[in-house]
Amino acid sequence: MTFLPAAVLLTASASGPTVTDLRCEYLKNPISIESPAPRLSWVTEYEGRGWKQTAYQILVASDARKLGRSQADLWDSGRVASSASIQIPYSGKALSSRQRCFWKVRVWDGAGEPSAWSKPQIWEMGLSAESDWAASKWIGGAPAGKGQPPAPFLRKEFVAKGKVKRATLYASGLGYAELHLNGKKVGGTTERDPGYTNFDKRVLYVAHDVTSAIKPGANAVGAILGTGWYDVHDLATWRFENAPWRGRPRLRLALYIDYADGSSETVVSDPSWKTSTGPILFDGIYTGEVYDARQEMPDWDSAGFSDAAWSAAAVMPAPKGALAARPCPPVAIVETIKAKRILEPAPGVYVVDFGQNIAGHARIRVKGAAGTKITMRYSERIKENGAIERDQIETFMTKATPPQPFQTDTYICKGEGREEWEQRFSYSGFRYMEVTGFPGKPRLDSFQARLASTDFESAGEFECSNDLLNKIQHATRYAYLSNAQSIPTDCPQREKNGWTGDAHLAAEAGLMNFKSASFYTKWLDDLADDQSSSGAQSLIVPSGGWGHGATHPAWDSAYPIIANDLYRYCGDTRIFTRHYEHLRRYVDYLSAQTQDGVVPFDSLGDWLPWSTETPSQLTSTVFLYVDARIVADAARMQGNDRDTRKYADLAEQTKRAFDKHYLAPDALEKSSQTALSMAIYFGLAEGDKKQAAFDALVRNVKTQGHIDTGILGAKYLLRVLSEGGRSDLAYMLVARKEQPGWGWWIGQGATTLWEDWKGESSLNHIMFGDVSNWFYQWIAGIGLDPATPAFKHVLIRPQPVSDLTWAKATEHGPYGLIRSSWQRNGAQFHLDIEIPPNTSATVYLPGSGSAPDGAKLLRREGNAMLFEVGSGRHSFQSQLSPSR
Ligand code: RAM
Repeated sequence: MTFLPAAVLLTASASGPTVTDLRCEYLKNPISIESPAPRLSWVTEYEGRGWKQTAYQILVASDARKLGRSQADLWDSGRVASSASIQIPYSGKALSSRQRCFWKVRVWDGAGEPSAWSKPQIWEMGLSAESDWAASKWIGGAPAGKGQPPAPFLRKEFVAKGKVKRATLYASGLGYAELHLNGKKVGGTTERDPGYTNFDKRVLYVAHDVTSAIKPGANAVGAILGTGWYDVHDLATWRFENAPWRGRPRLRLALYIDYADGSSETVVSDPSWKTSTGPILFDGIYTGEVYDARQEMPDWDSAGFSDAAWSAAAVMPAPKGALAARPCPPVAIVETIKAKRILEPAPGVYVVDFGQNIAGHARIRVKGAAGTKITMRYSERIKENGAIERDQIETFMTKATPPQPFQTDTYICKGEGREEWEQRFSYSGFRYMEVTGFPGKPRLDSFQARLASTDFESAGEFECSNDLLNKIQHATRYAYLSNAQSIPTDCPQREKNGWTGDAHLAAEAGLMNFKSASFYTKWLDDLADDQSSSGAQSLIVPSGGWGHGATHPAWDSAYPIIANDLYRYCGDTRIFTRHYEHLRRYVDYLSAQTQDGVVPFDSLGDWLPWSTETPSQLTSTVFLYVDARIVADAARMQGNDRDTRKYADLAEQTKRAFDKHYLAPDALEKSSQTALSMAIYFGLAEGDKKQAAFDALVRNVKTQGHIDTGILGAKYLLRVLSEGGRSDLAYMLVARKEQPGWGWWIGQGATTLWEDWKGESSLNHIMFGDVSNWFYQWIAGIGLDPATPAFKHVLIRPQPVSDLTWAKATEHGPYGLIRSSWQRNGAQFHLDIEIPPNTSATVYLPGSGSAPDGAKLLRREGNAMLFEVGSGRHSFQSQLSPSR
């Protein structure tokens, strides 16, 4: 910071700054990048205070040795005078398919001193042209008769003629492909690859570096195919069985092998592959899996296996969608949970309690005679007698004719001693599992729960002195993970669908807790794929056709809102370039349906409220305003003046119409918590009206003494109260143990967030999850500055309210680690913070205190003193005034 005295800068530790955490398109060393100009980022680590980057240099070379000698044959950015360290587009030589790029970065500080070079990292381009798939064909199992045939296994042997320098396996499988190479599954604990999209528009492929798995001589490559969302045949919800893309599973694969002698070859999926069915008799995304271990084919994925009895693979038509590299982490087993207790509600009926609600499946260990059939039915609840209870979540399955099994795995023993099994192609939402047919008495270690989720890196942690809040935080993280299944879903059991409203309400909590930017980047492509040419969107994305019928602005706005969240939290402006036409088209489509400036029709709104309903016309009109504002901003960022004006005007008109219809002085008092919070949060109520709305909100909250919103209000109410200086009231709403509220859920034993305040439906929904974001941004006080995306400037606003005595949070933001930790002892308040190099913060210190070294007092605002600090660690002390 320019105001910092030189002495402060000299407190720097002896070692200089290090450039770390190099990422390409949000990922570390990715190997299937599609963008011709991938965006690069890094983090500078430095203990001293007030460090600022004044310049950077990026070198990109085509091989490691060249990069070692700093011979940047692909790109030398030169010394660029800039403080930017995120979202920097590669702008060197054009890159070809499969090109591996080696890169490193150095930075210059305020005194013009360069850092050392970062450690070299890589990124690799994916297969950019259809021709890169060489002669590969889509192949599948042998044509089947009636009914749902077992899962096809596919295999091919090949000879590697020498030492392998580099080998990459590219593959796409619909619905899912589990890849195998030389006796092993490829990809560790990943599952349900490559991921879910609108298969008529886009089909993902995965890339694996398999260099070390291929040996000179005979090798075998193979795949097992699952049905997933491509071939939904279980008569479940939303009529996916009629999805336009529906077809039998198929695989496309190209294995590129580069030899040490400079030659290369490609092994591809084609009719020379062999196929057979095996132990997976049935798999369905809602139904579960049936596995007969007696039909296993040991070593089917190794060279030398006799596949004489297998048939030739069938060549299948290509799906309509174009192949695209998966831009985000896979779904994988991210945690294994031990069984906590086993109940026996009826003789031979065991109910295993894993103590944690999750999405995933169980792993079973058993010794049984060949043919012993063990059935596992997953559930979120149990009855008083310990029997599982699924009425709340299996509705769609039981309504089907004939009724369908629902989240049920069946294992048939092969009878060869201890057997261990887990399913591959389905998943369930559960805490409990009913087991029938188990030979003998199961032990706790007979079962483990496997949490399957998009494999995010954690981005943040929050903890405080009130354990109830910690449990809500825990429940939010598990609900978020449970609902990150290649797409953001509503719940992992009943529907498993990409309900758009749920997704945008949880996106900020998701971005604070996990490195989820690439996951949302992928899902925004799904939103683009599902949009009609009219601009209309579907309620669930991807959609097999259902949910396109009507306009629901509070759900559809997921598109502009999440795009904007990627801008606000990650500084992503390209997301607007990529999606601008779609966003604009949606806003045009919606605004054409207004009357007198407001959205006149009924639509989904403040879903599942406690007692007070908010008119959907009101909430929809708020979203029209929000969307118009986002599109105006996106237009401005692209220098499109005409559209900037057009959408800014639309936003202004909407604001005036909203004022006329909903903000009359006598209306405010009768308004719901949701209506008031949304009007304030989005700036529709301004000046005196804002104050009047806030006062009405405070009166409402005090009189009722509890939250009285559905999912929309639950996101905006807490922040609006905190923003207005009433974190004490927001805290009261969150920390109360009575119904309605998050605390009541926890008291009822919740380990994930629930669908509704009454606890009558799913126990694993994420749509009330923004409370976790409020923990970070307000209680611990790591706040996003709306004026400065990506935490380039942080607002540290700790809230020592009520009985809280300490809180702490960390956030691995785009520029590095942000930390805020505070304690209170009586009126003594102590705050420790850490601000990443190249960023700064405004600290809102509650009470009265003086500026420590390295901080500059700005002014007093309400109950807090404001200080400006540069990067590094800072400690503050203050004397709190008597609390409310
Ligand atoms: C429910 C879903 C979802 C919600 C919609 C409106 O069935 O579970 O959470 O967005 O309805």
